[in-house]
Order: sequence, then C-alpha cells, then structure tokens
Amino acid sequence: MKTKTASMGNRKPEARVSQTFKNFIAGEWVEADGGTTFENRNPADRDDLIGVFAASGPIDVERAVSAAWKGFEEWSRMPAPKRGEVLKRAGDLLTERKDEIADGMTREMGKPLAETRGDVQEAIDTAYYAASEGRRLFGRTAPSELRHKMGFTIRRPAGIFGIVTPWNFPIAVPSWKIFPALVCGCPVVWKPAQDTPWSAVRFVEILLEAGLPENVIQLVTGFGSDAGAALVEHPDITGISFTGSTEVGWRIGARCGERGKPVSLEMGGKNAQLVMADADLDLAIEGVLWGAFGTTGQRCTATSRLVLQSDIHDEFVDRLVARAEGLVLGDGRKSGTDVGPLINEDAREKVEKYVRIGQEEGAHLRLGGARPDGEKLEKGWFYRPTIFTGVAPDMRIAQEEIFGPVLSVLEVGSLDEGIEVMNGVRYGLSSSIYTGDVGSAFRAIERIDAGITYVNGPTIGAEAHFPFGGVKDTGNGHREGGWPVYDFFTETKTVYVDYSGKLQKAQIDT
Ligand code: UN1
Repeated sequence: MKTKTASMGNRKPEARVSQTFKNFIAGEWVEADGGTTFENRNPADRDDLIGVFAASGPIDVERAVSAAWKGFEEWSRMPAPKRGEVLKRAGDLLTERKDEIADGMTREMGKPLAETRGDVQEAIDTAYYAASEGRRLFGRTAPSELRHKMGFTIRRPAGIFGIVTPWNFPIAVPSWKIFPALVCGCPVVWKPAQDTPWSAVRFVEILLEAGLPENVIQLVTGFGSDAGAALVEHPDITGISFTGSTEVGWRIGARCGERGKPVSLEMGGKNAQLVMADADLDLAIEGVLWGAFGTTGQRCTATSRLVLQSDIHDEFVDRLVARAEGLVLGDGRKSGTDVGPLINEDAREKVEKYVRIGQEEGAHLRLGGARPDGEKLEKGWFYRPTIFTGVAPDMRIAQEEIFGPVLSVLEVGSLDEGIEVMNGVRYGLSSSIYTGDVGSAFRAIERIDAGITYVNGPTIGAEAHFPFGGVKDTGNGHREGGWPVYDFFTETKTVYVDYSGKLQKAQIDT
C-alpha cells in the first residue's frame, strides 16, 4: 500500500529515491498545501521507490478550479480545429516517447511492457481521433415549421471538468476523457489514481509541451478521500468524469445528482466468456487466457467468468489449466513475463479473501489459489493465476468483481442457459461468445445485457474509436471512446433565425 509520508514516522532514508514530483496548478509545478506527500513504489519490488508525490487536499483543488476557469476564458474561444492541433502534437510526442513512458508505467503499475506500450498507443489513437474531431463537432439543421425561418444547433464548451481516473490504464483511460474535454474547449482538473502519479505527471508534461495553454490543465495528485472528494464537492466544477469502482462511482453520482451536475461513470464488471460446443476451442482457450490473466485480471473488462457448454467442459478445462500453468509471473519489465504483480497489498488481500470465499462456497480450486514461491517474487504483490471450477451462478465468486487473476468456470447446457447465466449479475460491461454458428452469435449479440459483446474474441481490448461503457451497475448511461463522449463535454444550443420580417408564432394553430 502506498502510505502517506506524513503518517510514516521515522522511515529510514531510501537509497533509491529518485525524485520529488509536484502538482501542476495555475501554470506552475507546486507542492501540495502544507507540503504533504506520499510515496509511490514499484508493485513488483516494494524496495524500489519511484518517487514522492504531492498529497493534495481541498486548498489545492480550490486553486486548481479557479485557475481552470481562467483557462476557460481563452481556451473555449479558440476555434476547435486549433484546439485539435494541440492534441495532434500531443499524439506525436506520445509516439516519440512511447517506450520511455511504457517503461515508467510498468515500473509504476506492473503490467508487462507490451501492455503498457499498448496503453500509450491507445492514448495516441485517441489523441489523433480527438484532434480530427475538432474539425467535426457537428451540429444539425432541420427544416423549420414556418416560412423564412431556419433552425440549427451548435455545440458550446460546457465548462470545466473534474477527471478522476484509475491506475490500471494510467494514460489510456485519462486520454479517453481529457482529450475529448480539451477539444470541446473544456479545461480539466485531473486527480489520477494514487498508485500511478508518475504516468500522470508525464502526461501533463507532454500536453504542455504540445502547446496547451497552462491554465487549461490542472493536476492534483493524491488520494480519493482528500483530493478526489474535494473535486467532487467543489461547487464550481461543471461536471465529473470518473472511472473506477462501482462503490465509489455511485457515491460520486449521488453527490453530482444532488447538485444537478453532469457525471459520467464507468465502473465495475463481471464479464463472461461463453464457449459453445461448436466453437473453435483453440481460439477460445487463447481468448480466455488473455481475457482472464492479461493485466493480471485488473481490467474492468477482464474475463472473470468462463461459461462452458457441458459437452466440452472437461476437455476445455484440462487444456486451459495446462496452458495457464505455463504463464510466467514476474516483473513486467523483464522479457518473458506474461503476468505482472497486483497493484498493491490491499489488492492482493482482496484476491486472497475471494479465494477463501470460493473454497468456503464449495467451488473446486483447479489452479493457483496461492502466492508464488521463489525469492525473486517475494518483494512484489504477486499472485498465481487461479481457476475455480464447479462454480454456481449465485456464488459470490461468480457475482462480485475481484479485480485479480481469478477465473470462475460455470457449466451450462444450452445457449439460452448460457445467456441467462451471463446476464445474472449486477454488472454489464463486456461479454464474449465463441461459436461457429452465426445464428447463436446473433442471438447472443441481441440478448446479452452488456455495453460490449465480442464474437470469437476475448472480453478485453476495446478500440479507441468505438463507444466504451456498460449497463446496469457498470455505468450511468454514458459512453467513452468513439463519438458519443464529445456530447458529454459540450452543451447543445438550438438557434432559430427568423428572416420573414414579421412576428411568426410557432406552435399556434393557424
Ligand atoms: C478498463 O479496464 O478500465 O478493452 C478499461 C479494454 C481496454 C480498456 C479497459 N482497452 O480492456
């Protein structure tokens, strides 16, 4: 757990302290009010101290919000295609520095380099998409009811936004929110997860280097209970965009609701991969390995349930277990690593708690269920890929989000039963069906209650230019990625121009 320095007492000086990092507020890199800090350590090696970061609170947020409104004056008036040019340069800089950022990101949050490079690539793709969106931001026209009158809509920057982001995609997920906000003309006050402040500082540096006016981005690092809460509570924040746990998300949503503020929530998942007997089993095994254990299962889109048609159940599980056993756990910066550590001690304890729950519920532990042996891994928050079979749909390990490398296998007789099991959870983010039958595929597309359905692909791996989000307790109806997110950061104005030269009354029965 990354502990606040303020409460750490007499910790002995570290040999490997690299740097002290600051907030970016009102155009300057500044300490948090009172100089409070927290440490950020490598989850693969807790002796590796990455740096000391600003632990922000309400006073820092206050300064950031007022600076962001100053930024609004200038930025909201700049033509959107010009704002887009800044994002184009940000995409270019991210491209140049992809390897360096990926290395630091892996050091900070653990996933293997190929995955952190992918994370940066997603931000690059989002930057270029957002840059070109500056030349669209379409309004509409429609015919008026009356002669010599015209109606159309324009999009106006909505204000300044609080951005609260998770650690599992330290650059990609912020880019999904921050780039669209910026191209829409809205400055942001960003509170990144306390586990990944280094990636956030790099991201802000790049935006500034790309030419973003300084008041348009504010960075307040620290904890949700301090900086995050202050942001959500601030009366002058126009709206909030949040990705994280369902528990925190609904609390944020409730506060925003009370104050009439727009809020976009992207939260938990309990995503299932359904494999029908007519599927290409090799492909389905590759899919579930990646979906369940990629990013150490720490994705809101991770496959945490595998739903198998009975006829193939035993063979599929045997082959899957054999493959999962071969996954190499380790430091994500070392080549050959398939699965990195969990993010912190709390995350590993949560996984351990659920493994105990699964055993108590009577599920059969087929693989893992323990920390790995070996000195090399002792200093990190590692946990072995874990597979439970004999899982009933109402067990907690089949219902609750674990956010770790734990897969629950359920058995069903038919497509209908499979879809019923898939839908029988409170979440609805991603889903997947493997089948060779086009009719089964389309029935699943139609009936699975989720924001995303993959056919013959794993539950993870959304593309930047398609809408991303979920139903039920996963979200509140908004989508990120693709084109819909631009609606969140703009207000639509309807314009009527009457050039008849006389008073014309709409909605009067003539
Ligand atoms: C998340 O886990 O919060 O589709 C986002 C995916 C990624 C995004 C995951 N592109 O899994």
